[in-house]
Amino acid sequence: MSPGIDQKLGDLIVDKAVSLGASLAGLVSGESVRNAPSYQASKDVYLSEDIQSFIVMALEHGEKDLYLDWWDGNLGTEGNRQLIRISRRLKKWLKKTYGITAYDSPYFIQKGGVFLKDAAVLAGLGVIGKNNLLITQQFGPRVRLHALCVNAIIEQPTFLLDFSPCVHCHRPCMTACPQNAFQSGKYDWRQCKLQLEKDEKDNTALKNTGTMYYGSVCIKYCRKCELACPVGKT
Ligand code: B12
Repeated sequence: MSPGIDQKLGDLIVDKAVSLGASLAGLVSGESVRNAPSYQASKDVYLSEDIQSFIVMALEHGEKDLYLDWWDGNLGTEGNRQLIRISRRLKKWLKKTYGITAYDSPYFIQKGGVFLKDAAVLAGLGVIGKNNLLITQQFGPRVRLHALCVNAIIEQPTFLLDFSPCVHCHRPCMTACPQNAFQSGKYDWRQCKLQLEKDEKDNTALKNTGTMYYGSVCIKYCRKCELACPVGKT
């Protein structure tokens, strides 16, 4: 039988993830995620019943560290590499200390990945904002997410944050979009994708040295709806 994760162990896992470099972390059961809006709305994607729980991690991608989100070819982004490194250490620690097996959830849904925003909301990391992104209290939407699948049942119930950041906001996220993706009042991913495709065409070679990958590609995908959000700005 799989081991269980009680509240105390859940808190220890969150603390460990943060000590390894995650900005925020939380846990959620596979069942809660399967019942969340994105799986309920998707006809052709399923989340394996074998996945009992997720550890969801967020890494701050603030305005001072824009390079974290620059796409440098097959090697992805520096922010994602940092999340993978944190995950690798957390997996080792879980196995060694508690005998719990964890593995990375793929990024793309079609490859078996989880809807990360749903998982993050249910893990208590934030709420879905009018810009269609996960909004955290600490960093606004300026985070990137990664999840570990865990073969252990979480005993603590799912909780949702009592946080409504968009209610009294004049919504600069909506006017910031260069493609008017919020014209109807709701996010239109087709319009958004037009901008991301434009960004791909405009990619510049990354000439920086130092901590970044010295590659031939550097795509700076649009983040205007995130960067315009006032939540979490000091
Ligand atoms: C496919 C994809 C895209 C597509 C399409 C997105 C879409 N909405 O359809 C494109 C390429 C256009 C895109 C654009 C962007 N993306 Co994108 N994308 C993804 C990916 C791979 C899957 C998302 C998906 O298919 N969602 C399904 C669609 C139908 O749902 P949705 O629009 O997200 O809306 C659902 C939720 O809002 C949810 N929901 C609503 N209310 C509630 C309430 C509760 C309680 C719950 C539980 C859920 C919930 O239900 C909705 C319907 O299913 C994820 C990574 C992942 N594995 O999750 C990243 C991801 C969502 N993207 C991300 C980002 C940052 C972006 C961009 C800013 C581009 C960029 N610079 O990276 C833009 C932002 C656009 C925007 N304002 O939403 C981040 C979001 C971080 C955050 N703070 O939320 C993610 C998580 C990747 C990451 N590295 O962390 N993306």
